This record gives sequence, C-alpha cells and structure tokens, in this order.
Amino acid sequence: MLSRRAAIVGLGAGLAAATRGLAMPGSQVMTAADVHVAGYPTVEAVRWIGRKMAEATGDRHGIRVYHAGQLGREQDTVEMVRFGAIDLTRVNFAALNNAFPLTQVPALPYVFDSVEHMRRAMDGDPGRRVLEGFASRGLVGLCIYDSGVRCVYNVRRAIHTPADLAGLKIRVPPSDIFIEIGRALGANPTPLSFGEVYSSLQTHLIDGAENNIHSFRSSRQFEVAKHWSETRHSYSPEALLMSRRGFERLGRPEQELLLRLASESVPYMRGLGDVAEAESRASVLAAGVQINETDLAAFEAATAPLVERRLGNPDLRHLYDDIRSLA
Ligand code: GTR
Repeated sequence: MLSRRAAIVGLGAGLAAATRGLAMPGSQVMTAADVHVAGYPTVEAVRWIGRKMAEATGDRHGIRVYHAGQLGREQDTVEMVRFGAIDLTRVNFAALNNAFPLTQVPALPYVFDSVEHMRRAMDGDPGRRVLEGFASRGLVGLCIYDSGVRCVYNVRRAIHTPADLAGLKIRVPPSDIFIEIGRALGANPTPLSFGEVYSSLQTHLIDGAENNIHSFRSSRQFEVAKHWSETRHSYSPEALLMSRRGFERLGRPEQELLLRLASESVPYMRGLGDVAEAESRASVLAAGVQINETDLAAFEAATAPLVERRLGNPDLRHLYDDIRSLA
C-alpha cells in the first residue's frame, strides 16, 4: 500500500509539474501552500512576493498560492516542501514544534509581553536563529510573520480562570507543546488540524479552541462559538519555508531577490494583519460574540511549570533568555 508520505509527496509533485507546464518556456512558477483563505494576510503576503518577483524578472518567476488548505494539513505541506514536491509553505510554528525544537520557544505561554516585543525578537537575533535552524532538514527559512495573540473561545461559557476550563474539550494544533499548553490552561486538549475545527465545533466533538481573532473570524468559527476569552496565552508566529531543492534551482540573483522580497513582505503582512485584526474584532462583536477579560496572572501561573520544563533544554533556555532580554 502507498504510504501516507508517498501519497502526499506524489500529490505535490503532480501539482508542481502541472504548474510548471502552464508557465512560459524557461519560466518558473513556484507552488506555495497556506491553510488560510484568500485575503488572509499571510496568503496575500506570499502573493505579493510572487508579483514582485514577476515584475523584477520580466515574468520569468512567480508564485502560485494554493490557499484554504487545498494541499492539506500544515504538517503535510512541510513534508511536501522538504521533499521538493512543492516549493513553499506558510505554516504556524505549531506545525514545526516537534521537528524543530527552537520553534517551541516563541510559542511558549507568555514569553512575549506584547506584539512589539514579539516583532522585535522575531526581526532580531532570536528570529534569525530560528530561521537558520530549518536548514537542518532540507528547508530554507525565508521569513517569520506575525500571527496575532492566541486566546481561548468556546460554545459554553465565559472563561475567567483556568478552573473555568475544567472539563471543556479545547482543540489545539497537533503539536506536543500545544497539547501541554491546553492542559496547563486547565482544559482537556484535543489535537485536530485547522480544517477540522469548524465542523468539530458544530458536531460538539469539541467545546472550543484557541487561536488569534482573525483566524476565528476567517474560518467562521465565531458563528458557532460565542464566548471569546482574552487569555492571550501564545503569540506563536508563522514561518515561510522553502524547499532547499527549489531554492537551489534558482540562480544566485533570483535567490537574493527572493530573500529580499521575503523580508520586505513582513511589514506588508503586518500592515494587512493590523487592519484585519481590528476588523475581525468588530465583526465578531457585531455577530454576537461576547468578549471578556480574564485573570491573566492565574493563567500565567498555571502555565509557568510547563515553561520551566521546556527550558530544561539549554538551547531552548538560551533562546528564551535572549527573547526576554528584548522585552
Ligand atoms: C492560525 C495559523 C494557521 C494555523 C492555525 C491553527 O493562527 O495562522 O497557520 O496554524 O492557527 O491553529 O491550526
């Protein structure tokens, strides 16, 4: 029987070949994956890179983004990229936590004090180290995008303290650290892929989930879950990753162009993200979602032992200390 990995890679390879077939002779249209819908800031940032590449190379290079999870779950797209079946994927650090331990640190609860702190750290040396770490497994880390702050939401009640989450099945991304975070927050964590969350809320397989407010809105989960509680427990950022093979197929000037455009796409994405976040908040409120503040000190205290456990690894501790020194 065909293994899952072979099936995933085969699917991606077919797609990449089809896309190349469409392009002009000598041109290279790169394929990219994203679980978010068209219009979501990460999708638009990668399209922006593609447009700028096309402009700068007389249409010899571009990017075709398969959005809305057309190529499957985030973890699977990372495999496809590693094996060169597609060129790029944009995923949350949650999808990378198990394979790339350094990505755990920026996902840890309350490691960042604010959006500004997260941006400073990801634009600086800590972010550069995380990106370099992707080289260990056939990837090129192109840039790090913001993801907004993750909070808990559910169909049942307003959450103020960890005790309020007792007995609630809360979806978390399939990552060991997010399962631990869910448990530390007081919930019964249920790992599922992003695409499964809406229907799982509808069918009561889960009571809630945790994410940033823009994903809560763009995935339409707010139609089902009416209690949004400001736990602000993780800023887990997003990475744009490229296959090393795909990168090496480019000439030196195109590699440099792509690296430059990827870093220029970060402020572009942030501009869209800031607007989207404000719009999402207004729109979920208008749809009847109740937003409440929480006892942040209680959530921070509840998750502190998990942070300490993870920091038993000296490399993670070093990255954590460097991030905290930028607070
Ligand atoms: C979003 C993130 C997605 C995906 C999703 C999830 O915030 O942008 O890439 O990881 O969370 O929870 O699965």
